[in-house]
Amino acid sequence: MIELLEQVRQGQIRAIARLITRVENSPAAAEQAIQALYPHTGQAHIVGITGSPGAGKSTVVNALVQTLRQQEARVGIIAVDPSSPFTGGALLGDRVRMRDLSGDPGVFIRSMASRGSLGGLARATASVIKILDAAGFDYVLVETVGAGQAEVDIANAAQTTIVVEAPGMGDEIQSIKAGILEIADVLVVNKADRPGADRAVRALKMMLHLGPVGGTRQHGRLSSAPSSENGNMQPGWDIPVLETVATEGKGMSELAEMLGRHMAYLRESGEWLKREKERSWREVEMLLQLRFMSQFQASVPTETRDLLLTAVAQREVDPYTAVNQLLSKTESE
Ligand SMILES: Nc1nc2c(ncn2[C@@H]2O[C@H](COP(=O)(O)OP(=O)(O)OP(=O)(O)O)[C@@H](O)[C@H]2O)c(=O)[nH]1
Ligand SMILES: [Mg+2]
Repeated sequence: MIELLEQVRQGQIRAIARLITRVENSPAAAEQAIQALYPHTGQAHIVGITGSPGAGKSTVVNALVQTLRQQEARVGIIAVDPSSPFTGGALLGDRVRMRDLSGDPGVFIRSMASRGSLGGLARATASVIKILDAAGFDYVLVETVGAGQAEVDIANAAQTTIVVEAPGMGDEIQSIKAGILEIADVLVVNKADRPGADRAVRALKMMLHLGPVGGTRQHGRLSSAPSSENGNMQPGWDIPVLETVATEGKGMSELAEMLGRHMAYLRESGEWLKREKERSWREVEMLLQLRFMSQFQASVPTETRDLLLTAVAQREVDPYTAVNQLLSKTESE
């Protein structure tokens, strides 16, 4: 393990892939790896890319990586439960210089399938982000389909969250419903070559202007972080709405520049530390829950649980009393 961790620190792609597999398969390996690597993290810019299915998230990531590579940045990519695979840049038109991402030593791509519990996926993703950070990648891009709490958890691991939308009837309204806008630092209307892009931009800008009153722009609202203060969590940052045509690489240098501006904003405003503290709390909370549940499951026999749940179902025991009984069993171990 120690040698493997050293190779990871040197940015060796094969070692990184091997460590990630070990960490995914074993919570104990994850603990050991993260304990060793954590002091070397905090250097990468963690960027979440989320949005409606099919909006072009993967294509945006592919195109953005090309731009970042031209700036000599090393980029790690994590695709959480992807329905459309990364193409290694093959989608890009001739206008952008072709570069095979998968053969580029400055790029690492990893897909994570959502198997097991949601908490398990969030934990695994958090670990992979740290491994790539410690391996010296300048950017770690995390693509998720913005649908459920797991995606929000994963997006919360990012310092900058890009929400990708595409023109189309009702998309904007839908994304509000899904709570996606609440986590956006940068909004992208992709497929700007399609009709209705301007309208989508206008609609999104209007929603942003409704602001905290309407319940949007509350970064971290879904979190249970101790410091949730007022609604507008980003004073001094106006969420930009950018238009892109990812298939042609259009708008990518603007998007890359916006990432830099957002990071500068986070650093100068003190928001960086604030978010890191919130993120740290969420992570510790998540680990506590996972640890507690596994200890609990290990110490209370399944039959005991079944008996008690039957009693609750039959109204012989109320749920509160059931919890008290279960806890007293755990403690008396
Ligand atoms: N016209 C047009 N099509 C695009 C653009 N960007 C992506 N597409 C197409 O949209 C489709 C979906 O793109 P993806 O990048 O797979 O979208 P996604 O959001 O990652 O999709 P999921 O991961 O399945 O949710 C593909 O056929 C892309 O070629 C664009 O800028 N213009
Ligand atoms: Mg995708």
